[in-house]
Parts: sequence; structure tokens; C-alpha cells
Amino acid sequence: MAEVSQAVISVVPDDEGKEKFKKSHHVAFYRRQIQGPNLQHRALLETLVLTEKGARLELLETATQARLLLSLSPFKCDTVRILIDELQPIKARYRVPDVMTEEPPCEQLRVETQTKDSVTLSWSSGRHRVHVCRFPFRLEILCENEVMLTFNSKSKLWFERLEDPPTSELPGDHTLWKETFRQFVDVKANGPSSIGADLCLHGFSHVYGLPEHSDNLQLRDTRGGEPYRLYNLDVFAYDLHSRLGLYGSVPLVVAHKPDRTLGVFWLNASETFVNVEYSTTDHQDDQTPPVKKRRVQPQTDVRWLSESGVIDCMVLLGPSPRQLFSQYAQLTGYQALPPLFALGYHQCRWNYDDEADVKAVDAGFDLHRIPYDVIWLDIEHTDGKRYFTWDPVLFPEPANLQRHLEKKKRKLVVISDPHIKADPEWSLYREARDGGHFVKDREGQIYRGSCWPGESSYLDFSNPATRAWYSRCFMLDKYKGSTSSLFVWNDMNEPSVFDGPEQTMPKDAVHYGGWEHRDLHNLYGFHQHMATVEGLITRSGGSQRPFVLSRSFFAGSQRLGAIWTGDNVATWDYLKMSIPMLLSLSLAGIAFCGADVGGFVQDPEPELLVRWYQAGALQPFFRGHSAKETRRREPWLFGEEVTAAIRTVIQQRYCLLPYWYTLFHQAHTSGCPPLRPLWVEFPAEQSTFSVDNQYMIGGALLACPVTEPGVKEIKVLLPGCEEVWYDIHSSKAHRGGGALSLPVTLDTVPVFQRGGSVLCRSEGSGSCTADVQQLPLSVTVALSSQAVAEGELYLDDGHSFRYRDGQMFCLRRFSMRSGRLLCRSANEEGTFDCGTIIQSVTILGLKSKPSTVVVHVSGVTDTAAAFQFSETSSKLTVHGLNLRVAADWEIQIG
Ligand code: NBV
Repeated sequence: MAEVSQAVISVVPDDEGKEKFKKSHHVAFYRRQIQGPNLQHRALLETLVLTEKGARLELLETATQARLLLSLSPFKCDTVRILIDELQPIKARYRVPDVMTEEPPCEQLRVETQTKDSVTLSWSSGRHRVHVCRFPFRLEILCENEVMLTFNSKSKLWFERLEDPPTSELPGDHTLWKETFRQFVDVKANGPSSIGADLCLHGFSHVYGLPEHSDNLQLRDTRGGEPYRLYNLDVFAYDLHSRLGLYGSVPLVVAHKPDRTLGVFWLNASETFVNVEYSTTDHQDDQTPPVKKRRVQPQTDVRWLSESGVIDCMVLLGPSPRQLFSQYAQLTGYQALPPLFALGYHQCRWNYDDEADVKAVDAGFDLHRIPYDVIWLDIEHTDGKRYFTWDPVLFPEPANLQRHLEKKKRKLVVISDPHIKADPEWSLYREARDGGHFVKDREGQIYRGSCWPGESSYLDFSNPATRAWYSRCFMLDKYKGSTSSLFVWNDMNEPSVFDGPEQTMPKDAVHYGGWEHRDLHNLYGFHQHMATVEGLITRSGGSQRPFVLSRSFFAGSQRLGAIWTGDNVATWDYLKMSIPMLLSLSLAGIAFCGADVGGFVQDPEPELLVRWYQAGALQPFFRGHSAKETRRREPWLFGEEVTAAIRTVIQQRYCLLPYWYTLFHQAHTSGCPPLRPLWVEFPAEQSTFSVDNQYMIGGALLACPVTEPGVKEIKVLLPGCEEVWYDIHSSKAHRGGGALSLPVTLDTVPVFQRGGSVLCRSEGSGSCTADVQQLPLSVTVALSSQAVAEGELYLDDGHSFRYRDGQMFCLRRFSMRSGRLLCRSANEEGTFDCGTIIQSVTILGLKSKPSTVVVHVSGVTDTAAAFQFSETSSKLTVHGLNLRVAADWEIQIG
């Protein structure tokens, strides 16, 4: 079969006027659970055993007398794992591998009280408790005597036991062993195997998380609508405000109320639905009449339903947002520290036509003085969509092309999809086939599906041997035409199969270990991402940080690299939606995320393009991208006003790189994402809980990108009555605790620095991130209402793993109080001297003009510094400082 053209995929959506994607009512296991009876379970308290990892006890499903095994593990990181499996399954059920970094150490459980109806176990010196009720089975988690959460509060616990296939056709439900959707038949080798459970989150009326959906940040009540679906799918130009699953899944719900943030992590890689119900309950306070008080308490019920596997549910107890991020990172890993170049601007298009085109675009950036770091090649760069090859006519000298870019310290990224052209003439195909690296169909033959190259087979990345083989394909001597400045983009890895059900792989395809695709569908892209990352690391002998962008993802993908939100559209509504989508990803650990700037499908009007660049420059992964049939849209093609506006924001992004890099260091070490919903920084402030058009970049900056056309004024919520916010452009101070109306022009990007923070910027933007590393820094101290401020700066070589040696990075802490700004080391043992200079310091919010400014460098005499002070903006600026960032110094304002 010939290569598939763009024209074909545009019409793939629908051949018979029927929906390509399933709704929940199409899915048999969902119907079974939703329509099924509540199954009563009894906790057999007499079977309780305390173990090293916590406790174990049996559950009895009363109607069928089937037994389940419940294990409870209290992790040291204030997380409780609730694991339920069959007591004696006829065969093993799938347990998600590779996502948990390692099982965190456990606390010892203690039986606190036991009656015939319940048992209370406690840990952490009685701070935390689990209360297990016998009948009906319930499990309550308490923190300091307050019930946080009830597991099985509505008796929705559901566990279909594996059975041997029926010997003859059974009467009744025909979908148990075989299910049909459109023309696709799914043969279920294990029959019904679904699981489910409900949890009640007490006192919570805001829940978030569960990417990836194109919807609000706060999850909606799903009554009367579709549940959230987690099933990785390739959805071209996806609908907005939809709960249909997109390219990746993180089964993490984050609940927040003023005094607590809590997480529920449902570790399951099969198709999963989540229902959310917000409600209130009336509580009678225990007081003697007639003073009986009624208290209305909010609650959120979250019900999870998955097609296979076991119930593996982790409850993260917070209590603060930061503790929650740390707990989640201890389970699934920290954000990878990207190489610095990856935080610069990326220029992509489907496709840059040939080597001359790439060189011309690259030169265009220099000509127009717009910094950028990476140019990308989409599928057309290959020889007939055979990844790891080059089109011999269009890209005859790929290594020279990379060297050309590398001379300017720029990189090339190429696409590498998981489908492999079924071409026996191609050695890579033969190697994969002969090595047993392809997914099989239900008959045990190599599975074939259609994708860009035509007939293709799909690598089985769940197999460690396949991952190792695939990783080796990136070795410089194997991947002809590649150099060490080539990095990778994994697309179509949901996986996308043009002629498959819902444009993906049939669930009855068979993977390594005999597992069905249904068991691990949501992990497919994660495993490809993992193998690609391994490949790049090994290619460098383990010394260089990789950069790999993946479209599909799962919990833990943050350890691997970057994610983007797929095929969005060049309209204002998609620009607006990119913010809640990126905030959801960030909350769920996927901190290095971005959306195609400009919109992938269709042509943006110039105003939209500018606004999109302004938003993208304030988001972690910053890449312009456009589909094949769209008009060219390099930043200089729309006249000087547009070019200048785009140049300005890209330059500002480069100036802010020291801050972005520091935030990534923090994400890498603490789990706290750079992009944060406002409530993460203002957890007690209810007015922030539903805000998803503005966000914090770290703790210091508040951004409110303009996402509507023709806007003359914008309303910005500045939280915190005690806070001062400084407009970063005008330095004007605003009191927090309300909404501000800000006049805007095409050039305005509303960003505020929070009083109490210290921010480092580069004094210039250069032409790429490597230039920025050589430039001096300026420090902006934004004083709080108490006239204090602090902040951090992280620096290292920007590309290697040497920062792991402990000394090969530089972490500085700035703090200002009582008119004295100190710069001190936050990693004493560090020997990394980047040679970076701090050239100027600006202090915002200084009440009156100082009489002197004295600079004191350790071991050197004090010097008086020249300064400027603006009365109108209460701003002090000291230029020409020439202070080494790695040295200890202080500035005294007299
Ligand atoms: O490889 C072509 C595109 C790519 O440009 C885009 O970013 C991906 O999301 N790819 C999808 C395949 C098909 C798109 C219609």
C-alpha cells in the first residue's frame, strides 16, 4: 500500500456519518457498572494481618461469596495505597509497570481500636488513621481526627473476576466476551475484567486534574453528561469543552479546599472513566437539644471505572499544594531537568521542505533579530515515512545541515513515530520483525495497521528488549545522518492507527508477556517516550540530557521530557483553552508542556498569532507549529508591527530564561510545577479556586495572557489583601485583593511581579539560549508590604548530567530585609563557577530615596554605588555593578 496522504486523514473522521469515537454508552464495561446493582462487600476483619508494608485483609462480596484481598500501605510520604486484587485469580491481572519510580518506604501500622464492626489502624504517631467498617465495607481516612475521605462510600466497589471462557454461546449479555463498535470486533480473551470504586472527598467543592481533556481547569459535575474518559486517542482538531479522552492520560484527581489539598491517584492503564459529583450534606452537630446545630458541608464524590487490571488507588494527603506535588513526585518521579536550549523558542512546521528551506528560515531569525534555538522536521523529511531515514532528494546532507545549525548553537529535532513501514526491503523493518519487536494480533500474527507509510506494524514498547533495541537505533553510527545536535519528537503514539477502532490499536492486540492491548493502552506512548529518551542518553555515553517531545503520555511522563497538546486550531477559543489544559497537565506533574503556538490547523489572523506568541512565551514548552496545508507563518511574514510584537515577546522569554531554568530546577527537585493555578500560591483564597485564564509562573510572576480579539481593557484578579503586585512593564504597584482593569494594546502582555519576590533576568536575549548563558544578569527585587523579598537562582552548564555530581551547579539565594540585599550560596559545597555577572539591581517598592547605596563583597572593601531613584514609581536602580553571581555580596540601602 502506498503512503497515506494528508487528504486521507482529513476525512478519516467519519465514513458513514457515524461517530468515530465512542461515548460512554458504547462501552460495555461502563454500562455494566453504571447499570449494575450496588454490590455489598463485607470486610472480614478476622483476616486482618499487619505486615511490614501495612495491613492485609479479605473482603467478601456477599452475593457471590467471592473474595478479594485488600492491602493497605501507609507510605512515609503521607500517602496511603489501597490495593485490591482477587484473592485467588485464575491468572494474574495486569499491574502497571515502570510508572512508580520505586515503592516508597512504609510506616508501621498499629491497631488502635477493634470491635466486631470496625477496626481503626493508625500510623505516624496517631496523626493519620484508617477506619475499616465491616458491613457494608467502608474505609475512612482520617487526618488529625477529621475524616478526609471515604472509600466505597456509595458501595460502588466493583471487581469482575476472571473466568475461563464459556464452552458454548451463553444466553444473556453477549458483550462479555466480544464487543462490537462500528465494524470493529473486540474479542475479549479474559472476558469481563472491569473494576471500579467510588470515593467521597469530605469538605471539598473543587477538584482538578485528569488530563488530557479540552475543558475547564476545575472538573465539572458529570451528572447528566459524559464522564471524563481516559483513553489515549488521536483526535484531530479536537472539540472544545469535551470530556472525551485526548492523547494522554494522568489518572490523578487533585482536590482543594482552603486548609487542605488532597490527591487520588488511580494507577490503571486501561480505558478508564471518571464521574464527578459535587454536593452538600447536612451534618447534625452532636449537641444536646435545643441547641442542635446544622452544618452544611460540601463533598465531592469521585467514581473511577476501568476496563481491566487491579484497584490500585493512592490517596495523597497533602495538606498543602506543595506537599501534594512532592508526594506525587515521590510516587511517579520528578520533572526531568531539560537542557537549557529546550526552554528557548522552537520553530516547527509540517513541513520545512528541504535543506535550503531550513537554512532560509534559520537565517530569517537572524535577519529579523528574533532569538530561537531549534528548528523541527516533520514526517516529510524521511524516505517514504521510514523513520531514521532521510529523503535523499530533499535532505541529501542532513549531517551538514545539523553542523550548519550547530555552528550557531542551534539544534534540529526530527519526528520518529511508533509505526514502522511494513517493508521487507527495509533493514530496520526486518530487524524489528526478526527480533520479535512488533505487537501481535489476537491470532498471534504480527499486527498490521495503516498509518503514514501505508501498511505498518507497531513496535511493542512494553517489551524491555524492544525498548533497548529501539534505543540503539538512535546511536550515531546506526542512525545515518544524525549528529549529537539532533533531538527527537514522538508523534502518533496513542498509538494512532488510521484503520483501527477509534483510530487506535484494537484492544485485543497482544503485547509482551501475553498482555492484551486493553490492559496497557494508556501506557503505549509513555513507553515509546521512555525508549527514545534512553536512546538519546545512551548515544551520548550517558553524559548529555536528552530532549524528547511526546504527544502521548501517562503518569510519570514528566521524568522523560516534554508534552504538547496536539492538533489544536487557529482560533481564539483554542488559544483560551490552552491555559486550563496546560494548568491541568502541570497539576498532574507534566510540567514541561505547551500548545502549538498559532494553532496547528487553519491560518491565524495576525492579531491572534501575536496574542498566541505572547501566551506561548509565558508557558513552559514554547513552539510555533502549523499543519501542512496552512500558509507559511514565520514571525516576519505579517508586516513590521507583527514582527516587532513577536520579536519583543520572544526576546522577553529569553531574558526570563534564568528564572524559567530555576523553576525547572525546583520542579526537578521538589515536584512543584513552574505553571501554577492561582490557588496553589493562594490556597486559602476562595476567589482563586475557579480562575483558569490567569496563572502563576513560579511564585513570583502572575500572568494573564490576552485571549480575545480587539481587547482594549482586561480585568486581572490580583489575589491577597496583603499583597503588592508590580506591573513588570511599568513598575507600577497595585494592591492585591481584587480585580484590576488594565488598558491594553496589541503589545500589552499583563504580567505582575509579586511583592516579596526576587527575580533574575538576562540583560539581553542574544540569538539563542547559549548566548544568554554568556550575558550578565539583572536582579529585580519586588518588596512586599513588609519591605522584604527573597528568591533563588539556579545555574549549571545547561546540557550535561554533571549537576548531579552535587557540586557542578550553582544555587544562589537572594534575600532582602531591613534595607539590605544579600546574595548567598544555597549549595555550600558547590564549585561550579559559571562566571556569570550581575550587572544591575532594581528594587521596586522603595518608599523614599536612599542617601547611599553601598556594595560589600566578601573580602573586598565596601564601595558606594551610583544609583537612580524614581519617586513616581518608587524604584531604585543600581547599574554597572559587575558582581559575580557565585560570590557572596550584599547591598546596603542607606
Ligand atoms: O506529523 C504530522 C502531524 C504533526 O505535525 C502534528 O503535530 C501531530 O499532532 N501529525 C500530528 C500527524 C497528523 C496530523 C493531521
